[in-house]
Amino acid sequence: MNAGLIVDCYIGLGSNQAEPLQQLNMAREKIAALRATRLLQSSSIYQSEAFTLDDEPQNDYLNAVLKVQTQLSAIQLLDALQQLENEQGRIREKRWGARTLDLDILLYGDQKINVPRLTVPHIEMQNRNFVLLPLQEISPQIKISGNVAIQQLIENNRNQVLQKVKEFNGTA
Ligand code: A4P
Ligand code: MG
Repeated sequence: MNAGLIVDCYIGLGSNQAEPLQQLNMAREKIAALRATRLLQSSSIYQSEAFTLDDEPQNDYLNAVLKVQTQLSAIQLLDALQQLENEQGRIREKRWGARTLDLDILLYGDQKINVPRLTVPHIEMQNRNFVLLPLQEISPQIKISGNVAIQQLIENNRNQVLQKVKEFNGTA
Protein backbone atom coordinates (compact mmCIF):
# COMPACT_ATOMS: atom_id res chain seq x y z
CA MET A 1 0.00 0.00 0.00
CA ASN A 2 2.12 2.87 -1.12
CA ALA A 3 0.28 4.18 -4.16
CA GLY A 4 -2.62 5.93 -2.40
CA LEU A 5 -2.78 9.61 -1.68
CA ILE A 6 -2.20 10.57 1.92
CA VAL A 7 -5.44 11.82 3.44
CA ASP A 8 -6.18 13.39 6.83
CA CYS A 9 -9.16 11.67 8.30
CA TYR A 10 -11.22 11.96 11.49
CA ILE A 11 -12.69 8.89 13.19
CA GLY A 12 -15.39 9.00 15.88
CA LEU A 13 -15.29 6.37 18.64
CA GLY A 14 -18.22 5.47 20.87
CA SER A 15 -18.97 2.77 23.44
CA ASN A 16 -21.59 2.17 26.12
CA GLN A 17 -21.09 -1.51 26.93
CA ALA A 18 -18.48 -3.85 28.39
CA GLU A 19 -15.98 -1.44 29.97
CA PRO A 20 -16.27 1.50 27.54
CA LEU A 21 -12.97 3.02 28.66
CA GLN A 22 -11.09 -0.16 27.82
CA GLN A 23 -12.98 -0.44 24.54
CA LEU A 24 -11.87 3.04 23.48
CA ASN A 25 -8.26 2.56 24.59
CA MET A 26 -8.03 -0.76 22.76
CA ALA A 27 -9.62 0.67 19.62
CA ARG A 28 -7.20 3.60 19.61
CA GLU A 29 -4.22 1.27 19.80
CA LYS A 30 -5.55 -0.87 16.96
CA ILE A 31 -6.29 2.17 14.79
CA ALA A 32 -2.76 3.44 15.40
CA ALA A 33 -1.49 0.04 14.18
CA LEU A 34 -3.59 -0.10 10.98
CA ARG A 35 -1.58 -0.59 7.80
CA ALA A 36 -0.72 2.55 5.82
CA THR A 37 -2.15 4.69 8.62
CA ARG A 38 -0.62 6.97 11.23
CA LEU A 39 -2.33 8.32 14.34
CA LEU A 40 -1.82 12.10 14.51
CA GLN A 41 -4.03 13.31 17.36
CA SER A 42 -6.41 12.03 20.02
CA SER A 43 -9.12 14.02 21.77
CA SER A 44 -9.96 13.55 25.42
CA ILE A 45 -12.67 11.05 26.29
CA TYR A 46 -16.13 12.51 26.94
CA GLN A 47 -19.19 11.06 28.69
CA SER A 48 -22.79 11.79 27.77
CA GLU A 49 -26.30 10.39 27.95
CA ALA A 50 -27.25 8.02 25.16
CA PHE A 51 -29.14 9.39 22.18
CA THR A 52 -31.84 6.77 21.64
CA LEU A 53 -34.65 6.15 19.19
CA ASP A 54 -36.98 4.63 21.79
CA ASP A 55 -37.58 4.78 25.56
CA GLU A 56 -35.43 1.79 26.44
CA PRO A 57 -32.82 2.96 28.96
CA GLN A 58 -29.16 2.71 27.89
CA ASN A 59 -25.90 3.29 29.72
CA ASP A 60 -24.11 6.57 29.22
CA TYR A 61 -21.65 6.64 26.33
CA LEU A 62 -17.98 7.42 26.20
CA ASN A 63 -16.93 9.15 22.98
CA ALA A 64 -13.73 10.47 21.45
CA VAL A 65 -12.30 11.53 18.09
CA LEU A 66 -8.99 10.55 16.50
CA LYS A 67 -7.19 12.27 13.65
CA VAL A 68 -5.24 9.93 11.40
CA GLN A 69 -3.28 10.18 8.20
CA THR A 70 -3.97 7.28 5.88
CA GLN A 71 -3.22 5.92 2.44
CA LEU A 72 -6.21 3.59 2.66
CA SER A 73 -9.18 4.46 0.48
CA ALA A 74 -12.32 5.43 2.39
CA ILE A 75 -13.85 1.99 1.75
CA GLN A 76 -10.65 0.21 2.80
CA LEU A 77 -10.67 2.27 5.99
CA LEU A 78 -14.35 1.43 6.61
CA ASP A 79 -13.57 -2.28 6.13
CA ALA A 80 -10.71 -2.04 8.62
CA LEU A 81 -12.83 -0.18 11.19
CA GLN A 82 -15.72 -2.63 10.86
CA GLN A 83 -13.28 -5.47 11.40
CA LEU A 84 -12.11 -3.79 14.62
CA GLU A 85 -15.75 -3.35 15.72
CA ASN A 86 -16.33 -7.06 15.14
CA GLU A 87 -13.14 -8.04 16.96
CA GLN A 88 -14.32 -6.09 19.98
CA GLY A 89 -17.56 -8.00 20.14
CA ARG A 90 -19.91 -5.59 18.40
CA ILE A 91 -23.30 -7.17 17.80
CA ARG A 92 -25.58 -5.18 15.51
CA GLU A 93 -29.03 -5.49 16.98
CA LYS A 94 -31.01 -2.37 16.35
CA ARG A 95 -30.19 1.03 14.95
CA TRP A 96 -28.76 3.28 17.69
CA GLY A 97 -28.79 0.27 20.05
CA ALA A 98 -26.21 -0.22 22.81
CA ARG A 99 -22.79 -1.17 21.52
CA THR A 100 -19.34 -2.23 22.70
CA LEU A 101 -17.71 -0.17 19.98
CA ASP A 102 -18.87 2.13 17.20
CA LEU A 103 -16.31 3.54 14.79
CA ASP A 104 -17.53 6.17 12.34
CA ILE A 105 -15.61 7.91 9.58
CA LEU A 106 -16.47 11.54 10.25
CA LEU A 107 -14.35 13.28 7.61
CA TYR A 108 -12.08 11.88 4.90
CA GLY A 109 -10.00 14.79 3.69
CA ASP A 110 -12.47 17.21 2.16
CA GLN A 111 -14.16 14.51 0.14
CA LYS A 112 -17.90 14.07 -0.13
CA ILE A 113 -18.76 10.39 -0.43
CA ASN A 114 -22.21 9.00 -0.99
CA VAL A 115 -22.28 5.30 -1.73
CA PRO A 116 -24.55 2.66 -0.14
CA ARG A 117 -22.02 1.69 2.54
CA LEU A 118 -20.60 5.10 3.28
CA THR A 119 -21.70 8.69 3.67
CA VAL A 120 -18.96 11.22 4.41
CA PRO A 121 -19.06 13.69 6.09
CA HIS A 122 -20.95 11.54 8.59
CA ILE A 123 -24.58 12.41 8.08
CA GLU A 124 -25.40 13.15 11.73
CA MET A 125 -22.20 14.72 12.94
CA GLN A 126 -23.36 18.33 12.95
CA ASN A 127 -26.24 17.37 15.27
CA ARG A 128 -24.09 15.66 17.88
CA ASN A 129 -21.94 17.40 20.43
CA PHE A 130 -20.45 14.03 21.43
CA VAL A 131 -18.76 14.23 18.02
CA LEU A 132 -18.30 18.01 17.69
CA LEU A 133 -16.71 18.75 21.08
CA PRO A 134 -13.90 16.18 20.81
CA LEU A 135 -13.39 17.20 17.16
CA GLN A 136 -13.13 20.85 18.16
CA GLU A 137 -10.61 19.96 20.85
CA ILE A 138 -8.15 18.60 18.26
CA SER A 139 -9.07 20.83 15.28
CA PRO A 140 -10.65 24.07 16.49
CA GLN A 141 -10.47 25.72 13.06
CA ILE A 142 -12.21 22.95 11.19
CA LYS A 143 -15.26 23.75 9.09
CA ILE A 144 -17.87 21.19 8.17
CA SER A 145 -21.20 20.98 6.38
CA GLY A 146 -21.48 24.13 4.33
CA ASN A 147 -18.40 25.79 5.81
CA VAL A 148 -20.00 26.50 9.18
CA ALA A 149 -17.61 27.07 12.10
CA ILE A 150 -17.65 24.16 14.51
CA GLN A 151 -18.29 26.47 17.49
CA GLN A 152 -21.55 27.57 15.86
CA LEU A 153 -22.67 23.97 15.39
CA ILE A 154 -21.86 23.18 19.03
CA GLU A 155 -23.94 26.17 20.14
CA ASN A 156 -26.85 24.94 18.03
CA ASN A 157 -26.85 21.76 20.16
CA ARG A 158 -26.38 23.52 23.48
CA ASN A 159 -28.92 21.32 25.28
CA GLN A 160 -26.55 18.33 24.90
CA VAL A 161 -24.36 18.12 27.97
CA LEU A 162 -20.97 16.41 27.91
CA GLN A 163 -18.39 15.79 30.59
CA LYS A 164 -14.72 15.49 29.82
CA VAL A 165 -13.73 12.29 31.64
CA LYS A 166 -10.05 11.74 31.00
CA GLU A 167 -7.27 11.42 28.45
CA PHE A 168 -6.49 8.27 26.54
CA ASN A 169 -3.85 6.04 28.10
CA GLY A 170 -0.47 7.35 27.07
CA THR A 171 -1.85 10.23 25.05
CA ALA A 172 0.95 12.49 23.87
N1 A4P B 1 -22.02 3.97 7.19
C1 A4P B 1 -22.42 4.99 6.37
N2 A4P B 1 -21.63 6.05 6.55
C2 A4P B 1 -20.70 5.74 7.49
C3 A4P B 1 -19.61 6.45 8.07
N3 A4P B 1 -19.34 7.71 7.73
N4 A4P B 1 -18.85 5.81 9.00
C4 A4P B 1 -22.69 2.67 7.22
C5 A4P B 1 -19.13 4.51 9.36
N5 A4P B 1 -20.16 3.78 8.82
C6 A4P B 1 -20.94 4.40 7.90
O1 A4P B 1 -23.64 1.56 10.91
C7 A4P B 1 -24.55 1.18 9.90
C8 A4P B 1 -23.88 1.31 8.54
O2 A4P B 1 -23.58 2.67 8.30
C9 A4P B 1 -22.55 0.61 8.41
O3 A4P B 1 -22.70 -0.72 7.98
C10 A4P B 1 -21.79 1.46 7.37
O4 A4P B 1 -21.69 0.80 6.13
P1 A4P B 1 -23.62 0.77 12.24
O5 A4P B 1 -22.49 1.36 13.03
O6 A4P B 1 -23.59 -0.68 11.97
O7 A4P B 1 -25.07 1.06 12.82
P2 A4P B 1 -25.51 2.09 13.90
O8 A4P B 1 -24.29 2.63 14.58
O9 A4P B 1 -26.55 1.48 14.77
O10 A4P B 1 -26.20 3.21 13.07
P3 A4P B 1 -25.61 4.60 12.89
O11 A4P B 1 -26.59 5.39 12.08
O12 A4P B 1 -24.18 4.52 12.42
O13 A4P B 1 -25.67 5.10 14.37
P4 A4P B 1 -24.76 6.20 14.92
O14 A4P B 1 -25.05 7.40 14.15
O15 A4P B 1 -23.35 5.73 14.97
O16 A4P B 1 -25.36 6.36 16.36
N6 A4P B 1 -25.39 8.48 22.08
C11 A4P B 1 -24.24 8.98 22.58
N7 A4P B 1 -24.27 9.80 23.67
N8 A4P B 1 -23.02 8.67 22.02
C12 A4P B 1 -22.95 7.85 20.90
O17 A4P B 1 -21.83 7.56 20.41
N9 A4P B 1 -24.14 6.57 19.21
C13 A4P B 1 -25.27 6.13 18.66
C14 A4P B 1 -25.20 5.41 17.38
C15 A4P B 1 -26.58 6.42 19.27
N10 A4P B 1 -26.52 7.22 20.49
C16 A4P B 1 -25.37 7.69 20.98
C17 A4P B 1 -24.14 7.34 20.33
MG1 MG C 1 -21.83 3.63 13.36
